[in-house]
Amino acid sequence: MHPDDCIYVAGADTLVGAAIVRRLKRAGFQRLVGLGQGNDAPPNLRDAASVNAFLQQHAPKYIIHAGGVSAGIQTNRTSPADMAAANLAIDLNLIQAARQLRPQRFIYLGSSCCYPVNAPQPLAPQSLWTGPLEPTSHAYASAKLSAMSLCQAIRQQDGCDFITAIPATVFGPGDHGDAQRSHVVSALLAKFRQACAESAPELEIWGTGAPVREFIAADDLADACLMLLSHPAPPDVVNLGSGEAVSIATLVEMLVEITGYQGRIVYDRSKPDGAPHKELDSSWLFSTAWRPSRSLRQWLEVAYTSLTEQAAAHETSPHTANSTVADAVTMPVDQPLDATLYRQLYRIRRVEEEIARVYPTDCIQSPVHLSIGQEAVSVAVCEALAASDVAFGSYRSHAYYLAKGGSLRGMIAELYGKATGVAKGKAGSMHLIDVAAGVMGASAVVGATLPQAVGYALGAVEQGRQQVVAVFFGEGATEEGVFAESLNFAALKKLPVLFVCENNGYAIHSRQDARQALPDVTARAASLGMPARRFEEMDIYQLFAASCEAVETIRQGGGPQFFECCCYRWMEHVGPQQDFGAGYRPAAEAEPWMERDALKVVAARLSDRVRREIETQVEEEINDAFAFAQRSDWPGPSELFTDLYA
Ligand SMILES: Cc1ncc(C[n+]2csc(CCOP(=O)(O)OP(=O)(O)O)c2C)c(N)n1
Ligand SMILES: [Mg+2]
Repeated sequence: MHPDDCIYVAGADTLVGAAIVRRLKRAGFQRLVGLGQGNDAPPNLRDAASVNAFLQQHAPKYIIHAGGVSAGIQTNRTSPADMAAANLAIDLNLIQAARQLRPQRFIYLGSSCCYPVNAPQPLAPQSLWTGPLEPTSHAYASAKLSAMSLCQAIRQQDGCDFITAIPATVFGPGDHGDAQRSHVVSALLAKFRQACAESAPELEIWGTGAPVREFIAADDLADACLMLLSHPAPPDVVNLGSGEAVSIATLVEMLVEITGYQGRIVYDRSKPDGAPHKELDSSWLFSTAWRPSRSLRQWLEVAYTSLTEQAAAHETSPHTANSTVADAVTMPVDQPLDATLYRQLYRIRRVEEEIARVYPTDCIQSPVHLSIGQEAVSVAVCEALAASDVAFGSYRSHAYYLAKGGSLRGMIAELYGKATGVAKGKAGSMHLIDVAAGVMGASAVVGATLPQAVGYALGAVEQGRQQVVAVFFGEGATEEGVFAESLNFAALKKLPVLFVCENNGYAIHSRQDARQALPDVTARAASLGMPARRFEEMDIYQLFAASCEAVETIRQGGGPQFFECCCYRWMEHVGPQQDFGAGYRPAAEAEPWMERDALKVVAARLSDRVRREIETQVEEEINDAFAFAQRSDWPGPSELFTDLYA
C-alpha cells in the first residue's frame, strides 16, 4: 500500500469506522474520502444512487465497510425488522457499487452473531451456516450473513478481492453508554460510573453473569483491519479477536477493581443472557505478527478513565448542560498512553531544541549529536521497559537517556561541564550515564556499547536478575566486528537483550547503500540466530506494541531480539544546525519523515487542554534544568585525578 492510495471507510462515524480512520491517518494515509463536507461528503448509504455516484467520483482503491446499524440485546429484541432492513439495504448498495468498481480490496465487517448458537467454541469460520442462529439476534444476523455470502459470491464469480472480517465484541472510547442501545462493555462502564458518582448501594447487572464473551478494543480492531488491508493473501472470511475471553461476572469483577465501586452487585436473572459462549478462533490472525496492543483489563482502565474525564469535563462545561454522558464520551479522548508518549516526545524534542539554541553561546562544553526526528524510537522502546530494566546507547544519546528516565538536570549540567553533571562534568553529551535510572552509558566509539550490553545481560542472568537490556545503535554500527560478535554470543546464550538499530540511512555524510553490500540489516541480524523485525514507517504505536511484546518474551527467557527502526535525522550529524545545503542529501528526502513526525501524530490525539498542560510542565522543567546547570560550579582542580581507570 502507498500513502497516496485512495481509501473509503464506510461508516466513519461509527465506533469501529472512526477508529479505522484514526488508524489509517496515523499510518500516513492522506487520501481518505467521504470524511468531509460538500464534494467530500460521505454518500447516503441507504440510497443506491448516492453510493454509486460517490464510488464513481472517488474510485477508492480500498474500501472498508464499517457502516450499517448494530446494537445490543435490547434493540435486537425491540426493533429486529428495522435493524435487518437497514443493514440489508446498506450492504447491498455498497457491495454492488463496489463490485462495479473492482477495488484492490474490499473488507466487509461481519458480526459474531452470524455463528450458529451451538457451534463449537472457539468459533471458527468453517462453522458458519452449520446450524440455527441465536433467536434474540436472528434477523440482524441473517442480514449480515447475506452480505457476507454476497461478498464470497462476488469473489467466486468475478475474482474480486472481497473479504469478510468478523470481529469479537467491540468496545472503546466513543461508544455510547446508553444501557438500552449499547453493547455490554460500554453499558457497564456507564453504569459503574453512575453508581460510583451517586455512591449507589446496589448495582444491577443484566442476566446471570455466566455468558462468556471475547472483547476487542476498537483501536486494536482498527489496527487488525489495516494489517488485513495490506496482507498479501488473507482468507475470504477471517475472525478478528483479541484472544482474551471472559465471563460477564469476571468482567464485572475487573470493573469493580478499576472503578473502586463499594456497593453490592446484583444479577437480574430475569433478563436474557444471549448466547452462552462467544469466543472467536482467530488462529489466522494470530499466525501473523499482529497482536492486541493492550490486555482487556488495560483497555477497560483506559475506557473508564476517558469516560470519567469526559463526564467531568461535561459537568463543568456550561455549553453541554443539556447533553448526556453518552454524548460526552463521543468527544475526543485523552488516553493515558497518548499523554505519556506525548510528554516523552515533547520533552526530548524541546530539550534538544534548547541545546541547539544555546549552543552558539559556548555554554555547552561538548559536541552534541541531536536525535531530533528520531525520538520516537527511544520513546517507544523505553516505555515498554520496566524501571528495573537497563539501556545502553550511542553518542546520539539524549533521546534514550531521557526516555529511560535519566536526570534532566544532571544531563544539562553534564553538557555544561559542571560538577553537578551526571559524570561530574567530565564526560559530556557522548558519555551520558545515570545508573540509578538504568541508563548504563553511551560511547563515542561506534558500536562500543553492543558488547557491553551483552556482557551486562550475561551478568544479569548469572546473578538471577530478571532484567531486560535494550541497546540503541545506528546502522553504521552494524559494520563493526563487535556487531556480529555481540549478536552471535547473545543468540548462543539466549541472553535477554533487545538490539535496537536506529537506521537513519547515514553514517555522518555517507549513505548506507554506499557502505554496505547487504543493506538489509534485519536479514543480517536474523542470520545470527534471533527474531528480527524491520519497522519502516516510524509508527510509534506499532513500535510500542511490538516492544511490549518483545520485552515480555525476552523477559520470559525467549532470548534476544532485533529491531531495525527506520528513521531520519533532521539535523546535521553533529552540531546544532540543519545541513541540507551540505550536498550529501537533499532536503526533499526529509519531507515525508517530517510530515509523519511522531510528535505531531501523538499531539493530534490529545485535547488542547491536556496537550497544553503537558507542554507547560515540560517547559518549566527545561528552564529549571538550564538554570541549574548555569548556576552550578565547575569541578575543582582536585577532581582532575579522581575517577581515573587505567
Ligand atoms: C569505531 C569508530 N569508527 C568510526 C568512528 C567515526 N564515526 C563517528 S560517528 C560515525 C557514524 C556512525 O553512524 P551510525 O552508526 O549510523 O549512527 P548515526 O550517527 O547515524 O546515529 C562514525 C563513522 C567512531 N567514532 N568510532
Ligand atoms: Mg546512521
